[in-house]
Amino acid sequence: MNAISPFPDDFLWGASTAAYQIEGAAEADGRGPSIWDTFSATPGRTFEGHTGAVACDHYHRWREDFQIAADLGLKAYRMSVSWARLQPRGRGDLNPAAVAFYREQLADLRAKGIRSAVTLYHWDLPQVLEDEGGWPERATAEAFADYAARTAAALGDLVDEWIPINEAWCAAFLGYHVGVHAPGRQDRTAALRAAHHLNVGHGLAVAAIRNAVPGAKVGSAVIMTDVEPASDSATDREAARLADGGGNRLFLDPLFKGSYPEDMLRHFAPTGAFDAVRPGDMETIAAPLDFVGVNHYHRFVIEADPSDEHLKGRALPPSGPVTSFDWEIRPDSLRRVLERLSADYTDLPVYITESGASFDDAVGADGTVDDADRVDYLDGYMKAAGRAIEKGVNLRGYFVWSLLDNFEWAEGYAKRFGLVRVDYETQRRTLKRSAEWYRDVIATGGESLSWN
Ligand code: IFM
Repeated sequence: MNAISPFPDDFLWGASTAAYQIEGAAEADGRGPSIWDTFSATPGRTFEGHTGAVACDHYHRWREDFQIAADLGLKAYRMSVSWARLQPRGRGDLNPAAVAFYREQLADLRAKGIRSAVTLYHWDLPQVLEDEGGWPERATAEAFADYAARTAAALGDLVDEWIPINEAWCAAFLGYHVGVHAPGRQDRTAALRAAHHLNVGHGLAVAAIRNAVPGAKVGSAVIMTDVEPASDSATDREAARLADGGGNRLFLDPLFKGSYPEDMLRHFAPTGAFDAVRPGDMETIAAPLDFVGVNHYHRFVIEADPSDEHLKGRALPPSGPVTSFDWEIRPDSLRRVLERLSADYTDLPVYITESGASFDDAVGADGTVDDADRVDYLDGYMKAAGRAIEKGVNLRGYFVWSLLDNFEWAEGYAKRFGLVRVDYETQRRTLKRSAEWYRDVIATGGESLSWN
């Protein structure tokens, strides 16, 4: 413990990335197509038709990127491995070139003294599996378990923390209901079935990893939203309860309570989607974990909207300061979700596996990027994380999203979240002021945050 800062000395100050958002090299060394290659190549799906085909060219420039991570003093780095690179056809033997690539990366992190947290699925489903029905089908969860088993066996000696699936809510609902993410389907029942199979896939992968790597540390990366009713009226409170159910409890309850919330089962009963639940599934999903990872970006203030088919509500536009995504800046929401996680679900060690913000960074005449708004954002959110520790939350790490500017899914390269600027024309990396500021936060164990 430091003099002012509530963060413990062994706190994992980290940063996160994901394979499709940074690697590029979409056709290199036998990689197969993923749903994001297909989706982003389809006209009208992403901002100005941007794709991850080149992205940050991290596949070829990762040594430079990891040197930056080391220079910042990162204690941990969260990355994902690409299923479509490791299993180009979605099943079967791993691609040796992909195994060699990730082994080299992981060994380099270890040599630099940076812990690795590896996500197995950060949304890049091999296209061949989507062609067979994708996550709404149980076969995809089974294929995921096979991929997890093989990948854990191939990389397990070099990985410190495993995270099977990133933000199952986004993969299920943005991908299969709203349709703004790959594979771009708009079918609510399919999305609910996908949610269940992503949950099952998580549980199967936990078992597969533990089987392949005795002693492996396995956790999650659940997106947690702070939900509040717009008023004290019964209808707004009911709408907020449903929004919390569909966004948070549908994923947290099965993980930590071994069941779907009763109100969600009732609400979604007309869809028949939960007929997909088979005997034993809930035990599989609730496999004990070593830590819980939380990704946090939003508070939603929910007003009842009877015309909304899905959850009978709508989120009001934020009234206060926002990021360039129009996402509300409200650090206290991070404290609230962390305390709620502790109160309602688990006392496992918690990592904030993603927290960060997009801003329209301006590049100065001298090439520098003075991203004061990102510094303020992170300062506020890190202090909120500190307050959660003071309230007794077992918080052990904070991974900033993201180390680098990168391919922000449907928004392409228009939204920048990085501590490090990427010039996509030249692939030049420039440390933003937030990166230098974070280096001091890490070096002082959080004492350099603006506590007063
Ligand atoms: O870029 C994404 C990331 O892939 C998943 N969590 C949210 C980030 C910002 O939108």
